[in-house]
Amino acid sequence: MTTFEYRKNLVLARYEELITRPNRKIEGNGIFERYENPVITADMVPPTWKYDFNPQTNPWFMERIGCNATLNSGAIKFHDKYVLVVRVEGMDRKSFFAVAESPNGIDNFRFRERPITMPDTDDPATNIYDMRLTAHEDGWIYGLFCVERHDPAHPEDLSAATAACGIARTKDLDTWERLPDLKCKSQQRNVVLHPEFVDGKYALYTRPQDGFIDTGSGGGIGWGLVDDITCAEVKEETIIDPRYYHTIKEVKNGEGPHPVKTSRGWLHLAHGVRGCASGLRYVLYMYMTSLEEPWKKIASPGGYLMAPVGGEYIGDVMNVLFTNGWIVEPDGRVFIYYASSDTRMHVATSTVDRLVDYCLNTPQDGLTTAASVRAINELIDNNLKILHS
Ligand code: BGC
Ligand code: BMA
Repeated sequence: MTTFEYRKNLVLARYEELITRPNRKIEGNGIFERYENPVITADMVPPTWKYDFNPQTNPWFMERIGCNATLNSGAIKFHDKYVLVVRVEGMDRKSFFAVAESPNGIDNFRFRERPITMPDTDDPATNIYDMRLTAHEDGWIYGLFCVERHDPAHPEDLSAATAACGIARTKDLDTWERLPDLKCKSQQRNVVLHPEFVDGKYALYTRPQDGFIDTGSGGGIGWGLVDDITCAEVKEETIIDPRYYHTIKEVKNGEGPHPVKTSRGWLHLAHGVRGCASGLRYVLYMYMTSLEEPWKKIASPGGYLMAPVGGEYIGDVMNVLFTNGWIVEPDGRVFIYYASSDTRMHVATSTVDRLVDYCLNTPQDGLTTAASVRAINELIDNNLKILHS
């Protein structure tokens, strides 16, 4: 057998084995369950995207175009499949979007034949990433994502960049109509489209920031209305979930996927960031807003829902969990898709009832040590009464 044949068979067999590997649930803290294996890794990108399959031009069956990571994915249930629009990052540091589908949401994710070719605007982006999917009541599926360009105001600084919100829509997740980028006063990453009209307008969760990395005076997760999504402009933003000193969201926070409607209010999943000696630490947290007024917070469980554990700590950008996709079934099952350390995708499962219970019955962050100890003592007081009765 030639090297070409031997290696081709090996690569294809390993790929098939990896994407059909069954996943297993790990019992956890009662709020959600993690799973044994990641759901998507860079090794699960199809070999046809990486290898030249012509024995004449690639006799050693070498990889030609490598993949670095599969991370921050949007999620949606589509034609009975669990679908992720994955941020795939090549070895050249460029990200693009690609659709991967699974029959059960926890394993057997397989990429479609080709990545998405996202049309550009008149001002082409250098990089695009982190799509939030919204099946809006207007009938379109929207993808909102970050559009990054070199900052023209600082030609001498190679790291000076700008972040804006790109907007595109589709009916099939393959072909996308690109709309103009969101117009607003400040830079934006983490913009998310609310699934319903509010006062006849499109509603956005925003994250105003002063610079590319610094949120600066940008106070947290914002809310703004847009008259026309085909030339979207946010003129006014109000902060609905502020950052706060000495919490998990001291430095930054951002909306995850769009919130889910429950009988008790809108259920939100977000990320919070704090600084430490090893850099920025990204964790996932939740909050709820009012059904009638989605911009009014009604529940804010203290602390994080999920932080990295074990191997999740390790990767390209260490100490990071990030989410921009979840799928909620009509029967209340919830699939949370999250990336660890900007490297790979995982799933965690829960139910709407459990997550609402978590939001409404977890003590709020009292913002001081004394308040935290008080909350623990209240729990102990109640438990001792029960245990000694
Ligand atoms: C990276 C993002 C990151 C952002 C801010 C971008 O260049 O692609 O993953 O969130 O910088 O650090
Ligand atoms: C960002 C996000 C993500 C990323 C995270 C950690 O600001 O928008 O793209 O996962 O940083 O690097």
